[in-house]
Amino acid sequence: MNNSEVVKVFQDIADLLELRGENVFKIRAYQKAARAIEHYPRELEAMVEEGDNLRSIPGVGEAIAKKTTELITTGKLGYYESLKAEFPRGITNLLAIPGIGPNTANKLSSELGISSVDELERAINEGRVAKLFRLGEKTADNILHQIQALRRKDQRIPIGEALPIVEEILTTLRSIPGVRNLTPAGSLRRFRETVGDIDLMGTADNPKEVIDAFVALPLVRQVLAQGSTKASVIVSGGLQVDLRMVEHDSFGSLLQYSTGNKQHNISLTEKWHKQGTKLSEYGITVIATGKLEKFATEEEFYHRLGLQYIPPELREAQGEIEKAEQGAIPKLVELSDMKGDLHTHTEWSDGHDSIEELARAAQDMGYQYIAITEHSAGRGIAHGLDVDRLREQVAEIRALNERSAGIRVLTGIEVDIRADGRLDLPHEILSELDIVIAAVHSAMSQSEEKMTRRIITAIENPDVDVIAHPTCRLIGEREPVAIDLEAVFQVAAKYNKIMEISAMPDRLDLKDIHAFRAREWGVKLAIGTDAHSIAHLALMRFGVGVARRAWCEPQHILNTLPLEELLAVLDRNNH
Ligand code: DGT
Ligand code: CA
Ligand code: CA
Repeated sequence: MNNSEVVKVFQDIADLLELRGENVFKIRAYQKAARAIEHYPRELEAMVEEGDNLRSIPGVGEAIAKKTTELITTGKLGYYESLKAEFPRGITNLLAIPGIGPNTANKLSSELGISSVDELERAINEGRVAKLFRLGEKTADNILHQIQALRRKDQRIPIGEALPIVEEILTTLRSIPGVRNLTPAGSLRRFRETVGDIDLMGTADNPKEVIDAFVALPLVRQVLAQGSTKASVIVSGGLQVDLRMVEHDSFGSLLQYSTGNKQHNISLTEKWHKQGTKLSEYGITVIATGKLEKFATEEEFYHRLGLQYIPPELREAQGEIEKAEQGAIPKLVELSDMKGDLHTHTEWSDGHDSIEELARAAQDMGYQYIAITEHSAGRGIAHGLDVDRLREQVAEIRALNERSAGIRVLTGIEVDIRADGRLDLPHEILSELDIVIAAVHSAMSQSEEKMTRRIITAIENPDVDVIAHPTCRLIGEREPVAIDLEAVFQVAAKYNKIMEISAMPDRLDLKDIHAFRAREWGVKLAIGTDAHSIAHLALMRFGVGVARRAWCEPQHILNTLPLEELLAVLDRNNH
């Protein structure tokens, strides 16, 4: 049973308890546990097998730990089964739609026999739902809108697609005179790998002007709602974008309220409620006096609560509030810490530009080094390099380094890991290179056991420095391979080998929670763009986003090292 199946059960339990009219704290405990598990970096099944205490997960208490263990070991939860039996079949599907509360759900279920979202949609279109309610058409229409919004949200958009669209919107709107703040909030600001919708927050001398310009943007396909301080639109590509404008002096409060994931916000609210304050999008209200304190910046907001500032990428309810209380928030790696790119392709294999063009572009970015890592020829990839061509390339790179200063071009390869874990190229040539990246590109349907063994064999190979995109996933296109990453990280830590975070937005592999675990194992990480052209070098920021979500500091990332120190690390690996 995987984590998302466990999450579903606890969400259902919370809904059913609500339906039963149970105590709100009891309901919240299940909601909180569901969200904590949703974002937890380890598979609970593995934790149970290894006898680890589930209570180490923030938000999971004694009772829920016990239920989780029952669920995972037996595949069933007695409590859940008996709770479900009290209610009509499929009622939790209806409760998942925003705006449908217990009464409505009961009515839809008992009077129309509806047990799924699809059935509900059909009933609305056939006019059966309108007849059921006093408000008729309007209620039915609202529900239909919520269903559509939910479906849109289910089709999450990769951050690599969303961010450029958002930046285009921001550039246009920021040029309006009187605009003082305009910032993305929500999952985009937290740098999640996919986003459900975009939340923009701003302040301006004349907010209405900004709203009007927003809904009139050329990429807007549909205006869902428009008022004087907020609007919602659908842009080309189907992405929903919400914009909200507030007064300058409460911008920090609003931005804070709209950034953290829901559980981060709820945890803060609950904690400070106990201390006699109420948190809202408008600021902090002292309950005893009713006085509202506003915050122009998020820093002031967190400091008022006695907390260190928490970077958006950490606001995922993974223990960041406790760390902020202790003043122990890490100083996360930043784009400006990156000293070079360790994974690139040129026209020598399937890339677009020449070595020198790529090197100059990297130098212009302020990098100290760039590694050229073409594909190997063995697996028949178009223009992969065999031993002879690789030797030829190494000679060219050495000549380039001799005649031009300013940036060091490192010789390298992205060598294919064959199905049995052996590499595509022999030791003689690999040992001559500055950096050897090994990666899987074929036979991806192997069993977990085989794939794990395959990657570990590559890690144990003394010629290998880095393992790239170990799960081979392509976001929205190809599922990750079956692999035991815990076992992989353990071996990588033992041999001081490096695991790559691919910055390519459709890969982001290692992903956030895996990079988080690798770091906890003490595995050093590298961020590589896998650039196939000069333009791709700029994708580094997506990899840095993943590293930040993994709580990485510069010291955890190999290519924050200056050239000499980097070479020392790579040398140690190779000899
Ligand atoms: P998404 O859009 O699914 O990728 O994820 P988010 O995190 O952007 O979520 P969204 O768009 O539903 O909400 C935007 C922000 O609003 C989110 O960062 C946190 C906040 N938020 C959402 N629901 C609640 C809530 O029930 N209570 C509180 N305090 N904040 C919430
Ligand atoms: Ca959002
Ligand atoms: Ca939203």
